[in-house]
Amino acid sequence: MSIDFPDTLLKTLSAAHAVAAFTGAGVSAESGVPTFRGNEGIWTRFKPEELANLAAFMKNPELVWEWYRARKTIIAGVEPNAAHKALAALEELYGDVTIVTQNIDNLHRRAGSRTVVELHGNIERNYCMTCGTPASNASVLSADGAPRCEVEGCGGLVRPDVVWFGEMLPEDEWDRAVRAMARADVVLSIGTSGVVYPAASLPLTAKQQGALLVEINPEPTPLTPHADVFLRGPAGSILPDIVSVLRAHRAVQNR
Ligand code: BV8
Ligand code: ZN
Repeated sequence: MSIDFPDTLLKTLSAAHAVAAFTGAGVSAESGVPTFRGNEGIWTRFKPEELANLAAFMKNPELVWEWYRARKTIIAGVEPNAAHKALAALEELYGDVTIVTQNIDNLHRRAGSRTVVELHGNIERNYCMTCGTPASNASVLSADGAPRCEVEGCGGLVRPDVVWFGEMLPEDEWDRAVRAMARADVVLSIGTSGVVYPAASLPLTAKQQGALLVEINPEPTPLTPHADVFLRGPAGSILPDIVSVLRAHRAVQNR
């Protein structure tokens, strides 16, 4: 499917030096990872307040761990899709590409993206809440109930290394994201419903700092009215199209 891109998009992309992508669960949908708020979304069966927050975890670590073990298993069984790969391919076309993601599935890195900022952590990492020692995925997947720290004499509760509601985002990741957005000539907001803050404030801030704001989503979102370009459709088709048009454009320029 090749869509006709508005001239502003092509012109700005061809002249751009720095590109930033802001991604949400939708970029992994075509890999088979359920989104949060879609009709097959993981929140349909659970509510964020029930699971993805510290109080819920302390009240019922077994239930929360059941949910994360199920998600870890889904994620371990999927591959990066054409959208992740197209974003990784941008690095051959631009010297400054940053992927700022809300996702915890590690699929951007597995697709080959080298500069990935994980605002909400990474489901493949876990750590002890008492002594901070990392715990392997194998150990938490094989534990029944809530996994405990294996450090001699500790036995503290282990948690997934993700940011829960009510928790601060990792400072250094946040700073890297803010800097990438400030530098970007073009920001691609891809597959996010734009409802979770402070992450959701990033694309708009980038636009206010002069970036061209492009949204890629099959549905309009609260960000759509502010986007300079809204490419309506699945990221797995639109992003490879963008990359092939840019490659063709670059080939003509280099003749
Ligand atoms: C904090 C990790 C402060 C865990 C996640 C009231 C107003 C405003 C804010 C708040 C409020 N009450 C509370 C808050 C703050 C809260 C928040 O924003 N709540 C929202 C829900 C109202 N935020 C926080 O708590 C944050 N921390 O604010 O701390 C603070 C201050 C002082 C002191 C202490 C603390 C922390 C938020 C982080 C929560 N953790 N994830 C885990 O994953 O288990 S959030 C979770 O939602 C994921 O990270 C996910 O990425 C994120 C956002 O969802 P999306 O990625 O957008 O996914 P969604 O399903 O919603 O949408 C998918 C989209 O894809 C759709 O648009 C769909 O159309 C599209 N799509 C589908 N298929 C495709 C596609 N697009 C392209 N191609 C396709 N094929
Ligand atoms: Zn410990």
